[in-house]
Amino acid sequence: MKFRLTTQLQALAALAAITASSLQAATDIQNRDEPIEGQETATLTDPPNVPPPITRKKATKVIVNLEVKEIQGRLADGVQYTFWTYGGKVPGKFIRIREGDLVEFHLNNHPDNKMPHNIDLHAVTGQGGGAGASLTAPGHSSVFSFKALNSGLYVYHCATAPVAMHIANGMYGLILVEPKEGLPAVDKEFYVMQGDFYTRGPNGEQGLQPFSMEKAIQEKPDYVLFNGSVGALTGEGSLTAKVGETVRLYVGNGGPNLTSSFHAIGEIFDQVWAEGNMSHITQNVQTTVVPPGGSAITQFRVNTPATYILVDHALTRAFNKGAIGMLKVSGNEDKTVYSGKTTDEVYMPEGTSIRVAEQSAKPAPVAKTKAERIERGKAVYTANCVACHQANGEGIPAAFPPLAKSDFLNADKIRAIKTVTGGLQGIVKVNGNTFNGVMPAWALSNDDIANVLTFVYSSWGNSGKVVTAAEVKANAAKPQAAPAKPKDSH
Ligand code: HEC
Ligand SMILES: [Cu+2]
Repeated sequence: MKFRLTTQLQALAALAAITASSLQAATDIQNRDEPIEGQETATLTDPPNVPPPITRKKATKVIVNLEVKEIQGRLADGVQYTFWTYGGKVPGKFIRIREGDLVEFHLNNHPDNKMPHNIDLHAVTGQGGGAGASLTAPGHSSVFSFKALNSGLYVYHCATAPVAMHIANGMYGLILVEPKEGLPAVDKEFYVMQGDFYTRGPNGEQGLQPFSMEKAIQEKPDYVLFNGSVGALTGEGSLTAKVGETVRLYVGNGGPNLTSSFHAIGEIFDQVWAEGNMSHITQNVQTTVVPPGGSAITQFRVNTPATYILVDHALTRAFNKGAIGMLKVSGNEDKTVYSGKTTDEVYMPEGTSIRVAEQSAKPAPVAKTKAERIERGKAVYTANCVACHQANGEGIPAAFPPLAKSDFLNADKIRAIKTVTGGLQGIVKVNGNTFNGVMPAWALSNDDIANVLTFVYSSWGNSGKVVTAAEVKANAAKPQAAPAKPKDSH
């Protein structure tokens, strides 16, 4: 009881500090007139990292060096894309300054690049946000300066015609203009930025995919992503924190077109600085809107261990187009906060049947070698299986069984085919652990199923068996007619 009271008091004190600080934001005139003392070069960071908080009490001259690089990189497994970047990654380098600072901005366009580029920073007061002054040919460097008149979290982006193309290729990032008094201290800060991508071929089509202006104009992206590629914030890229820590996410949306409904599955944002505005904090937010060219800061204390899933809650973007990230929180469970499953009883209303995961079979040339099967299978795995079994095949304890070193899988190839084609439910034991979930039946082509199983068998210490389309055809199970008990992912 005593413990709870102190934590409540601490929370109140923290909130009071936040609220008080949020009211002190300086005006544009005060910031314009604040004298400049000294000079420093800004530390810039690649996503998902954020430069350290500013402890300075004075406005200073800050030199920002940002280099534009056109690079070929991974958009998804087997899918390459030519990204245009500020600093080599999508989103571009995170820039952190203080209100009142005088920024001397150097935009360097690498000599190997093919296109002219510029930069429009929403933190700039002046023509084009800097765009006109910074138009730079390959092998050139432009310099302009501005005074940071307004605190806030601002998007920057390229504004060279065709603007939507430069943005769709990844030319955006965030600049944080901290209020004078700084932001409240937190344990973890991360940089997450959404963007929509338009490729000539459909989602998942392999190879180097050119940008599709037509799809961009129709606002029909093939990919919607956090931090520039499928899986940038999952698996090894997952964000991490420990129970009891306070996490702050600087969230931006480069667009060019889609508005994000930013949400963390299993977590509530204790505080949100909506629209990146420093003067007002909203509390207890489930989903915050982040428009293209806009931002939000979300902050929350993590109270119990879980994998919290970051999504655009327009969920086909998350589950079909890539807008998924993970925050893995480790530490001691707090059963008062969340009990986990306490009972599991059979629930069989009439008329339910096993869910068939819809997926139109897209004809692709048949894989000829085992290596080709594995490569194709990996793409099928990433598109369909990763959400539950995870990129490393380890699954999620008590929810999704591992495929890595799975005794269930390795014991019986025919049963594996039946599992994927027909679905699986009821109690199964994998590597000594019991699972009781629902594996959907997959309406994938025989080739895709053969390839994905060959990939799984060849990965993570499994037996290396090959599965052929003929074997899938001969052993496919009808989707089970028994009732499904789909789990809510929230
Ligand atoms: C929506 C979550 C989900 C997705 C997506 C999913 N599975 Fe599963 N899978 C499960 C669950 C849950 C089980 C265990 C079912 C049970 O408890 O009866 C399972 C079991 C399995 C098993 C047998 C158990 C084991 O660990 O060896 C295999 C093999 C398997 N899945 C393969 C796949 C493949 C291949 C894909 C992609 C085509 C896939 N799964 C996609 C949820 C999923
Ligand atoms: Cu550009």
